[in-house]
Amino acid sequence: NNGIKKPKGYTVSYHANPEMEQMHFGQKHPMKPWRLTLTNKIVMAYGMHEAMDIYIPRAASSQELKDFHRGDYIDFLQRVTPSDNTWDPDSQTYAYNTGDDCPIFDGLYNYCSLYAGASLDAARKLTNHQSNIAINWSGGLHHAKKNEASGFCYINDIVLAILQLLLHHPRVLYIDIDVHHGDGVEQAFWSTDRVMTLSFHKYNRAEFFPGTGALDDTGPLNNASPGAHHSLNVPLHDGIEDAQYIKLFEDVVKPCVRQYKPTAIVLQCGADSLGGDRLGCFNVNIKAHGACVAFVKKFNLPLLVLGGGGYTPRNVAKAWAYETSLCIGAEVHPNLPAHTPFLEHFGNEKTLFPKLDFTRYENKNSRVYLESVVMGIMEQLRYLQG
Ligand code: TV7
Ligand code: CA
Ligand code: ZN
Repeated sequence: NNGIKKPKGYTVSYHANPEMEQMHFGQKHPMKPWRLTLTNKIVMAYGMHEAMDIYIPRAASSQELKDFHRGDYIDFLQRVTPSDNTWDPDSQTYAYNTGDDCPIFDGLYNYCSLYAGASLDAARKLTNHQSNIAINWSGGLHHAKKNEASGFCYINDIVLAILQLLLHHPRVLYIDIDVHHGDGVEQAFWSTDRVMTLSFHKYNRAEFFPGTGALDDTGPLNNASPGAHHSLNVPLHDGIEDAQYIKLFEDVVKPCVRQYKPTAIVLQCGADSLGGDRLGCFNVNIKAHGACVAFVKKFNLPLLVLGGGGYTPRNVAKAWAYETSLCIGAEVHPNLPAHTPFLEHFGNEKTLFPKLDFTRYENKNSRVYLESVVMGIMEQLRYLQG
């Protein structure tokens, strides 16, 4: 192999069930589970699997899914078939918000229970002290609600994993670098102080999904609620660049950890915040996206690393493979190993760090704007002291 060794002094586990990579949302749908195959091929081609504990987790049981989701919704997901996709407004597909964004496809329930099972398995490895960092690239589906699907997400594996962590941890910090707002996780823990949620995202209430996550949405307005000031949002405009993004991330995350003192961290690494993403609108390179993972790792707290969005599969796979290498603390050669399967899918640049396409979005984030966002976050954190 490439001389990649187990990290010294800590354990990284990798939770992946190849069964779900074959699933199809439909031909034109942007979510491609196949990006997970590409990710795993790069990880293995570098020999990173030698440095981690590899698990093929079982699917979550319906009972486990019902720890967050309402029973009738889970029963519906278990029962529906593609022929139930109907335009009849009385049908349950409307009630549970399945349709265009969240289609009902063959194997849907299996897909959902597999990614949720992987996040639960990863969380349990952390609470058992068998891992210090646990990775599930198939998880991170942050929009799913208690009783409805939303934004390509059906089951909220993040909420389930955090509930597992809360059995052993007094305070969990959730950080979300997907280009979309982590609304489902925020909503689930809105009124508790045992989870702090922090999402970085493109924000435009009228034009960008899901339209929530303004700087002043920080928890229940009633200061008597324990959740007050424990939901933090970093709303951004189009085109944010590497240096700005890294500085902003560090300037916000560091005081959150200092003030909140989490005992575990969950990091959603949605790769649609990369430049050139089919749905995203930022100008962030893979190294800068990875710098966020490396920064969070330095706190040396039990860390659950999850995937999320990411709609240009070759870039998603490179980013998540690189971030896996950061988790194990391995230096990998920037050129993809010549024996990487599907090498033809990785474009002309057979490197982990391709020049991403930044021509589509002009940077609309001024220094002054980003400073005001950091100030707004600091103002919220001041409430935590007393
Ligand atoms: C975590 N954007 C999920 C991000 C979820 C974004 C949306 C699409 C989309 C859906 C398609 C499709 C698409 C090219 C893009 C208001 C609508 C507009 C559906 C056509 N092509 C994550 C969800 C977002 C479905 N939804 O955070 C089938 O784009 O903006 C919307 C809602 C109504 C529904 N229509 C889109 O990254 C995993 N959807 C092609 C085929
Ligand atoms: Ca986000
Ligand atoms: Zn997203």
